[in-house]
Amino acid sequence: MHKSVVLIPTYNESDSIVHLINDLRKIDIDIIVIDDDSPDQTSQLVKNLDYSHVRVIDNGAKKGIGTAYISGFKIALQDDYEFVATMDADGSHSVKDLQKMLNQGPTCDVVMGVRWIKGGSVTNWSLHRKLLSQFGTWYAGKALKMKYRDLTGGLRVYRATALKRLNLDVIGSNGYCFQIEMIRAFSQLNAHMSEIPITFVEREHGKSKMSKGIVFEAFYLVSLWGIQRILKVNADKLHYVK
Ligand SMILES: Nc1nc2c(ncn2[C@@H]2O[C@H](COP(=O)(O)OP(=O)(O)OP(=O)(O)O)[C@@H](O)[C@H]2O)c(=O)[nH]1
Ligand SMILES: [Mg+2]
Repeated sequence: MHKSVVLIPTYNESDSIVHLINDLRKIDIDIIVIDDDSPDQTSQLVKNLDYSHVRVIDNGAKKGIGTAYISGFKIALQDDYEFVATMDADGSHSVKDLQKMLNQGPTCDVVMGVRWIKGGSVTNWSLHRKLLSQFGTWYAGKALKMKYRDLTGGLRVYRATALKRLNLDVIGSNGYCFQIEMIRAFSQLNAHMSEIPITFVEREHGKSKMSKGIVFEAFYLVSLWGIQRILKVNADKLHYVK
C-alpha cells in the first residue's frame, strides 16, 4: 500500500480508463475507481486488469460525481492514506501534474490544480467552455469571498488529516459544484490551500457529462450560499467542521 491514493470517478470511460491507470504506474500511488454502473463496462475493464494497487467501488447506479467522491473519501480515510488525490478519468489531467501536486502535499492541506494562472493552460476547449469555467470561478469567488483562481477543477490533493476534520455527509452538491463546495468547506476549516498551475487537455474519447442541470445546480447553490453569507445565516455554525 502506498501513502497516497487517487480517486477517479467514472461514468462510461472505457476508452480512457485503462490508459490512465497504466500511466499512473509511473508514480507511487494507489487507485480507487468509483463507477456508477457505467453501461460501457468501465468497471469490469478495470477489474480485468487485476492490479493489486487498484480497487473499484461499484456505486450501483448513476448517483453523480459528488456521491462518488464522498464514497471514495470515506474508504481512503478508513484505510489511513496520508494524501487523497482526485482526478478525472478522461485524460484531461496529467500524471506529471499530479506528481508535482503530491510533492507539494506535505506543506499544505489542499493542493488545487489551476488552469487559469501563469504556467497553466487549457487545450482544445471551445471559447464557450473556457468562458463558462472562468465565469464559474469568478462568480463563486465573488459570492463566497474566496480568492482562488480555479474553483471547479477536479485535479486536487487533500491531506487526510484535514479531510478527517470535515463532516463529509453534509457535502450535498452532486455535479461540478462539488469542487466549489469542497473549497468552501475547507475555507471554514481555515485550511492551508495552495495553487499549482496545470495543463488541461480536452478529452479525446468518450462524452462529456456536463449538462444544463449541472450548470444550474452550481449557479443555484453558489447564489444561495452567497446570500447566506451576506445575511450571515448560520454564521455561528460551521456545519462542515466536525
Ligand atoms: N461516478 C461518476 N463519475 C462521473 C459522473 N459524471 C462524471 N463523472 C466522471 O467525472 C469526471 C469528469 O467528468 P467529465 O465528463 O470529463 O466532465 P468535464 O471534464 O467537466 O467535461 P469535459 O471537459 O467536457 O470532458 C470523469 O472521470 C467522469 O467519468 C457520475 O455521475 N458518476
Ligand atoms: Mg472531462
